[in-house]
Amino acid sequence: MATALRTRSLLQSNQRFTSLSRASLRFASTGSKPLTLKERLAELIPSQIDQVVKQIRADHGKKSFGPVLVDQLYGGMRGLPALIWDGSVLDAEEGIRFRGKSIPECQALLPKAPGGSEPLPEGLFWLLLTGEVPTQEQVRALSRDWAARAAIPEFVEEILDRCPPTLHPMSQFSLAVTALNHDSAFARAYQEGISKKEYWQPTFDDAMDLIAKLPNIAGRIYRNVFGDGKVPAIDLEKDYSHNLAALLGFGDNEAFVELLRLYITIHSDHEGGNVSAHTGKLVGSALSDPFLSFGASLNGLAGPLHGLANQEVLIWLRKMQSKIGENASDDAVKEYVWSTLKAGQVVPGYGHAVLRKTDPRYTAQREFALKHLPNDPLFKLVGQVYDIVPGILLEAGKAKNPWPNVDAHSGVLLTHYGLTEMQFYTVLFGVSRAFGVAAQLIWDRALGAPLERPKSYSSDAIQRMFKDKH
Ligand code: FAM
Repeated sequence: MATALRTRSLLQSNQRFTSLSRASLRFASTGSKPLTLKERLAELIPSQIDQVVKQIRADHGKKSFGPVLVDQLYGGMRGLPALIWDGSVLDAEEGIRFRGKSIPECQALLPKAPGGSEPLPEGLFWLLLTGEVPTQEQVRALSRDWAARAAIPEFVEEILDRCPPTLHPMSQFSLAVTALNHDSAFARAYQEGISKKEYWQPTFDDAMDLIAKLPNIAGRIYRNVFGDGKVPAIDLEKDYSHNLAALLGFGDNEAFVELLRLYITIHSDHEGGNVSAHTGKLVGSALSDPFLSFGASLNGLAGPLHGLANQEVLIWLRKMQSKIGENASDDAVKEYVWSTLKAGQVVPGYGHAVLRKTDPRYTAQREFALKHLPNDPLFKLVGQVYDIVPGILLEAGKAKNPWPNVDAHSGVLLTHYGLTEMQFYTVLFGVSRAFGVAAQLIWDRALGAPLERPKSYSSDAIQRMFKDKH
């Protein structure tokens, strides 16, 4: 308890420092021409280093942040305080907040497309990086910038075109992203002897290129594996989600475009400790460029306990339907859920390493479905499963969190609009997760985050350490 209180007060003082330094800097940006994202960051970085990071380390650097339990060494480091990331924080009860803003607040505050009601992911990226809500004009500039950077090198197109369609889309995605390192501004600048103080600048350029090029990569994978291999051109006047939808063949469907805007926003970041975010940070700490770092993130996201769960949910629901039929009774659904558990498998889309309530990302998607597809039969099954699974997981008594996570809902929305190829779903999660990983990499290089190197112990050392101590 004392540790939790100490942690909370430290976090609050951190927030105070952060907002103070922001307030003092806002004056610098009141010129007539709105600042670009890079210009605004250049303003924010020095005070974040001097007034926040250096200050916290000077004031509290030698204080304990809580005990480390032996269980945590063996238990996947659950709850171990070990990382700093200001972009988003996950509360077990309340869910994710991006720079202090909940999902409904982001939906209300972030700029929308003309005629749209979902937040533009461009705005979310700005928020993640600066802690500020951008103007419509700044978001438009970001859409244009990304569209202008969207082309991928011909050799990356060839890599994708030569992949067998049987190679999982996530493996293709990771290959293509890793290959983008060929043109990394950071890798080049490092070879040319760039000063540490300047690391963030080419990292920013790479991060922008990375995000910008993902629609072309995702679109090419989708068209190669599931279509005729022909990828349309990016529209320089459209927003990011519209272009992604168009490259997948859904650009004319405004509801699908809106779904993608919401989807990318809510999947972008989930604090620093999840597998994809932490992998990106870890690999980046070796000064691997953003393409290499995010390629590694994607390989983690491709695991069934992480991002691949969105594919697994749809496969599981479809199998259930084929076994017990559509419009099945609650009893039949219950029996199917129990058969999954008895076979020693997890119920995909349920449970979470941190959350202890229904994931607000699930709720946001459910609200979208209630608005746009209330009578979809698969949505009804998802709702029926929501009524049944938590009770069963509680009764089974193992899962610490019986509630649904983000992946329990995303597939049904994509399927509704005709994107039925579930092996592709995690690629869309990956496109979204780039926003959070990229933002984190920029700040890590700006703050001079060091090489990550935690200590591992042998079981023998643990036994010796506690011998005769009970
Ligand atoms: N179905 C069946 N068993 C489950 C379960 C589920 N949905 N969730 C947890 N458990 C089991 C878990 O396998 C473990 O069993 P063992 O003791 O035999 O190893 C036990 O309950 C305790 O696990 P926990 O402490 O509650 O969860 P963890 O923190 O270890 O793991 C998850 C968290 C997400 C990996 C786990 O809940 C799970 O496997 N869920 C299904 C897969 C899934 O939906 N993953 C996506 C998570 C999502 F948010 C994301 O990252 N995209």
